[in-house]
Amino acid sequence: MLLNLLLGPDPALLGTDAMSASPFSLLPAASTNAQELDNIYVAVTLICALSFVLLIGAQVYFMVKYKKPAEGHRKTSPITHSGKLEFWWSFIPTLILIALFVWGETLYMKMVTPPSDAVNIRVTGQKWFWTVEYPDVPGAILTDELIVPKDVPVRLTLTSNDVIHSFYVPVFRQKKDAVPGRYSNLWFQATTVGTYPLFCTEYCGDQHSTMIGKVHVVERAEFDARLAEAAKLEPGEGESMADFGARVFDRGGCAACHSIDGSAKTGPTLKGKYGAQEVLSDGSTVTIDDNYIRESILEPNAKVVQGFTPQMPSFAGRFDDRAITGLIEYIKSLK
Ligand code: HEC
Ligand SMILES: [Cu+2]
Repeated sequence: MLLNLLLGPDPALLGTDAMSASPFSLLPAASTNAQELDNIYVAVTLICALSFVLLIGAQVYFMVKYKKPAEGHRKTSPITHSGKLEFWWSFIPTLILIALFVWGETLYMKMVTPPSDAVNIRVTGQKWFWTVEYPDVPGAILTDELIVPKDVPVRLTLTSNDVIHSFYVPVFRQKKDAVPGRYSNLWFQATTVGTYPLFCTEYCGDQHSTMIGKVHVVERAEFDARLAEAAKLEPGEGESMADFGARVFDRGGCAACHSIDGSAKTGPTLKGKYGAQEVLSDGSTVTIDDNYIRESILEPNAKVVQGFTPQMPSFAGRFDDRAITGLIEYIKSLK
């Protein structure tokens, strides 16, 4: 039980590889900088451990050696201080601290200076999901999924649509705030193929803890293939419109706010909605038909459902007519 707590969230819940095999080992390091950062961390820990043993060891040794005798008392030593000793016990730690500073500062500068040939990716935080866009591949937009190539530097530009979120990938040892109205940068070069958790680490509302995504580190060729696949949002050969719509639903991150099982999340459930009557915030009612769904997707705030706040982002420009038709067919199929 305690062990599980130390190991962090159950990877089965995150849908990723286990973060660590043992509570006593560091998390896997999957980027070049992560490995270097761990080296500093281990070095500082060892220096602290050594200093602790030397200091406390000497203290205990002298406590026992010069224990006050049961009877009578010893004379205090006439020695006042040793300039030589004091110099060295100040000078050596100073050198160690300067060395640690230079080591840390060098790595820090490296970590905040993206190489000019890095792949650009835009990441936007929003209650309560991450939107990932690849500006070099038009149309490639993902939700809660960051696909990055292995052994290639990647530069993220982070921002937020609402409140402050914080982008955190433990295996890259990288954390950066996503602030509304501002851009912040972060870069890394992944070294190990795998699927890793991505967290929001800034409390951003009551469903903050569900703001979990995945980072897929893949080979360069697979990276290109998956982005090309993400960019073309078209019905496949022999795929029904409803199945295509289910894929669009997944890609658009609709599930972050809409359940298909009848339970309300940030938005109303979409189960059994098609053809039903909806009560709007102004008390009027509307029938949920193709036009209403289309409007809900392109202009979500035109009609707001009673009991909900207008938090849905517009998908105008992101989904073409075919994708919207797919969504309508999919919602129609949710009986
Ligand atoms: C950030 C959360 C969020 C996301 C993401 C989101 N929605 Fe919504 N959606 C809402 C909220 C909140 C409402 C209710 C308020 C309103 O009508 O604007 C809503 C309303 C709707 C409605 C009207 C439902 C009804 O019962 O009348 C439809 C249809 C809809 N969304 C479809 C979608 C689709 C399709 C997607 C993905 C492409 C999506 N939404 C993504 C939050 C979201
Ligand atoms: Cu958040």
